[in-house]
Amino acid sequence: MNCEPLEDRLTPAIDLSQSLRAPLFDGYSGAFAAAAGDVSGDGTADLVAIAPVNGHVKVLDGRTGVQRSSFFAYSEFTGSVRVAVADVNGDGYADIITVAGRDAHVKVFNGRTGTLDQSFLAYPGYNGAVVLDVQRGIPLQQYGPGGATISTFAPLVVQAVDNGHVKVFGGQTGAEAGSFMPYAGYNGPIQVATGDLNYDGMVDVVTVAPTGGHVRVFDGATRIERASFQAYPGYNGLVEIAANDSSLGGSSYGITTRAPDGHVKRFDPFTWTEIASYMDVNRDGVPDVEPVPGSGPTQLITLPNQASV
Ligand SMILES: [Ca+2]
Ligand SMILES: [Ca+2]
Ligand SMILES: [Ca+2]
Ligand SMILES: [Ca+2]
Repeated sequence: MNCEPLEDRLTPAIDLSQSLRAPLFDGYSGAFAAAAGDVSGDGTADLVAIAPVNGHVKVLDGRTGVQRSSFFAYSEFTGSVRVAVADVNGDGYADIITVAGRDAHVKVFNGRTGTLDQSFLAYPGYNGAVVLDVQRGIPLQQYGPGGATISTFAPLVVQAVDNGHVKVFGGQTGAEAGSFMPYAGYNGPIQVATGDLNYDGMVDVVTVAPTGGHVRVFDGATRIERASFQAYPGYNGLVEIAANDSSLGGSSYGITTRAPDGHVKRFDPFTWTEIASYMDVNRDGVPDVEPVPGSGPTQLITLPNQASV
């Protein structure tokens, strides 16, 4: 397992590379997963590292580099574990969310108290790889019995890699808030993204399958499909996807897809029309510039649809 990238939303105040230079975990010197979040509640992101072989979690204070806590998320477990950091109960302290790759066992550790707040199997009976994503900042609302509204602060989005089964759980309650099998009959990797696309305060779920870049959008409030379209008709290959909170606006508004050849497209989150299409082969977020014959080397031209590689 490679070291997962740190969240860019928050950055520890100090350079933790010295702390990480020595083996962080006794008897283990391989790559580990890490995520950043303000577990101590002092306004500075802290580092949460997890040894992928045994679920050993360590939290390093982002301000001092001192170890804040050390515990095993899954006792007597050896196998792949993923970690995410987000304040799922809204108390101002980032919480630690783990999922075991063997049995999709999700745990939520309270960042402030260290207690185990949630523990559940995302897919009872499933024994395959799992991907975990935690949506920060945007509350998930669901309507319980009698119309009561249940709010959680950071929905947990879990994906069973082997069959593309996506589930959404309330981070605060552990309650299942959504279950999707976006591509029935297809058993392979898909990409999942979340964001409040229609600006109603509820996280929506977006998936994309390799078959033509088949995008499906599920409304977070109703779980009803809002859209289904092919981003790259005729093309088959893994497509990356991002869904941005529409209230943020800007150049990343809506759904963004990227084919392996660098063909980026952006779709309006209300009409689903294509609002951008360009090549970004070097992945710098800037459309690539091609010289136009006879008109100088710097003029940006609209590149043709080059979804096929
Ligand atoms: Ca902190
Ligand atoms: Ca918290
Ligand atoms: Ca929404
Ligand atoms: Ca570029």
